[in-house]
This record gives sequence, C-alpha cells and structure tokens, in this order.
Amino acid sequence: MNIRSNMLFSEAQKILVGGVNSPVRAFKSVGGSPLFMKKGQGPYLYSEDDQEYIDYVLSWGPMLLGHADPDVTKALLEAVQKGTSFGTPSQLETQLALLVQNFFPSLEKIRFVCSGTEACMSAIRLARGFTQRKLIVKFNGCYHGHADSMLVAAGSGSLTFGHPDSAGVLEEVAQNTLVLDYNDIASLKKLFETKGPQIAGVIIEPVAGNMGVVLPKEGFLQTLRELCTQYNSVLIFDEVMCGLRVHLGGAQALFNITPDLTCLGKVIGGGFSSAAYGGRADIMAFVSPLGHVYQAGTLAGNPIAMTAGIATLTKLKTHGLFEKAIEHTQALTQGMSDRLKRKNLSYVLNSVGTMFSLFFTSHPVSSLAEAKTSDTALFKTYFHHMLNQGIYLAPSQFEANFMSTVHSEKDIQNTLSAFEKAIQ
Ligand code: KE4
Repeated sequence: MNIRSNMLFSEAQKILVGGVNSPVRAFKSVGGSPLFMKKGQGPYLYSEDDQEYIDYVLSWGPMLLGHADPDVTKALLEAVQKGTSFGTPSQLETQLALLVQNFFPSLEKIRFVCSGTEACMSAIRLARGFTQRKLIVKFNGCYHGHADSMLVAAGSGSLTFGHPDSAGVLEEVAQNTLVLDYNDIASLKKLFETKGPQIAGVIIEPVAGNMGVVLPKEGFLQTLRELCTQYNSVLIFDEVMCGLRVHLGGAQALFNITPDLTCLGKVIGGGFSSAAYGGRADIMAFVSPLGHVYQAGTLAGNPIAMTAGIATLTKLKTHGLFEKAIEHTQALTQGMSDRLKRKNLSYVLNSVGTMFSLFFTSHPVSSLAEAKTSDTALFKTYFHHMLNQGIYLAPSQFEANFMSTVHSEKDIQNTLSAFEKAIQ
C-alpha cells in the first residue's frame, strides 16, 4: 500500500527537511508516511499510487471551490501568457482589493502580502507602530503564522510575560507577547485592568481552527472589542483560516463585530501564495510608503495570484454556492454525530460554516486545554481507518477540516459509510 509515496518520501527526506516543506504535512501526530499527491480535481486528490481520496483538508482551507476549478484554471491559463510578475502596480490588485472589501467592508484600506504569516506579522508591527506600545496579546491554541512574536507560549501565570514556543525565538521578544486562554473572559478583563495602557494590540482567530475548530463563547469577542476600544488597543481578527469559511464575510460578519485590522489568506489566494491585511484607514495610513511602519514583498499582489483570487471571489458571489457547502457540512457532521451516538462513543463535533473537527472527548471543547483532553491515540486509529477507505482528513486532532462547494451528496454518503466502518 502506498509503495510509491513511501519511496518518494524517503527520497524527499534526503534533501528536504523532514521530507516536507511544512511540518504538519509530515503525519508526525498520526504516524505513518505522508501520501504524495500528484493531482487534485474537484473534491478529490489522487496519490502517486493512483488512489482517489475525498479531500477534507483542501490545502488547509484555500481550495473552497475544489481543486482545479475550471473557471479559476481558465483565468490563470490566460493570465500566464501575459507574464507572471512585473514588480509594478497592476489594475488586478485594485480589482481584487475591491472584491475583498465587498466581502469584508471593515477593510477600508488593504495591503496584499504573500502568506498568512506575513499578514499577521505586518498587522502586529502596525499595531505597535500605530500605538507606540509594546505588548501584544494572543490566545493559547491560536496560530498566526511563524513570526517570532507569535511563537510564544503562556508565561507561568496568564498575566506574566510569554516565553518562547520555538527554538531561536529570543526571551526578549517573547516577553512582549502575553498569552491568555481562549474564551477566558475573566483573565482578559484582569489583563486589561493591569496592563491595558501598554497593550498595542490583541490578535485572535475569531473562530479558532488551529486547536481543532473552537468557537468563541457568548460575549467573549464582544468583551474583547469593548476592552480594545476602551484602552485604544488594536483589535486584530486573524481570519486567514475562518474568513470565507465560517461566513462569506468571515467571523466578523457572523458575529457582527468590527475589528480594527483583519488578516486574510488561504481562500483569497485561490490556491496561490497570497494573503492580505487591512482595516481602519487611520491605522493603515501608518504603513509604508505613506507612514513609518515598513513592510514590503517582491511578489506581493502579483498578477497571477490576483487573477486566482479574482476568479475565486467572483465565483463565490454566485448565489447559493457557499450556502450549499454549509449544507453539506451540516449533513456530514449530523451524519457523523448520529452514528457516534448509536455507538455510545464520547465525542465532541465542533463545526461552523464549512469547517469542522471531531474530538474524541466527553468534555466540551472551548479552549486548548479542553481540546487536549481528547484521546489522540484513538484519533490516530480513526484517521488511518478513514484514510485507508479513501477519505483524506486533516492529519492531526488539533487541525480543522474543510468542505468545498463541489463535494456532492454522494461524496458525503461515501464519507459517512467509511465513517460507519471506521468507528466500529
Ligand atoms: P501561512 O503563513 O501558513 O500562509 O498562514 C499562517 C496562518 C495564519 N493564521 C491562521 C489562522 C492560520 O491558520 C495560518 C496557517 N494555518 C496552517 C494550518 N493550521 C497552515 C498549514 C501549514 O502550516 O502547513
């Protein structure tokens, strides 16, 4: 089984660190060798061993329209004939920015970058430059890319300085990032009471996906919004993953809360390395070349990524397309919970919009600590049972799964029958 993938993996490991270009692809937390894929088509991935998989990872979110969407592909094939990167402004950048603003009206001004990491890193630098303050607050279990100030774990007490969560990150850097527990309103209030005037900004996944899917509790985001307003701290919604996944207007539309800055990525890149940050015009005015917060990028806003984004967002305006993906997510998660109930298995299924995660725990999951009560050994077995039946789920308990607009009722049924066998 997977002979070719295994062979390719051992070859890859000779020159690529861990055989991968992003750690989570290495199957470390589920064991076994990662599958090498050679083609994607609609909701399917095809491995080097010519196995077909129903894909619920979708490149960790971006492929909302499915792989090789015909309209996106057509637009790209035309675009590449005209060159790929000019290093000059092009009207495509304005066109995509206006489309993004159509979905996210809070983005009064926008800057395109090349990854979600860059979007979050830039938004944090901007919050510090705008407020002239040092401290940034993040939440346990939220991931905002791999900039140094984001690779920080909670200090001993949640009100103390953060400490590095990766080798190579300096204590001096980490101590300016404070880490609280997701949904912990009391600690949030306490932190602002003691350090509010020093807090440059708070960055949060308004629907978390990087500890598995975790939703904000009633009042949590509202309290965060009020505190940031009260203390003039910049509220940054990292919607790189949940934007255009929980709602076409992101979590900010779903919960009707307006952040000061928003980070976007994944879906707006249409499968290309393209992301964005933006928000209040008075804050964005601090970004170079207008202001003194520097940020730049050779391929930022390049015509090909813009073309993919334009084709993707234009298509997403098609009435009913996104809603159908939500219906399919609901059908799948409902089918899964019905089957789990019949088996008396302890589980928690968190899902919102087109994102979902199954946790093998009886404990409600609204924070990283609670997510970690899950039985990861059981998850590992479940993952491989599904994979062996041609269902490609996120290879980690602490990641989100995604639905596309092209998964069919038949795909859902096939997934549920594989699920039925997997939980035997
Ligand atoms: P990138 O730099 O990977 O484009 O985006 C970083 C990022 C920022 N914010 C959120 C909310 C994110 O989910 C991400 C990236 N998500 C991971 C999945 N957990 C990407 C997969 C990977 O790291 O390979």
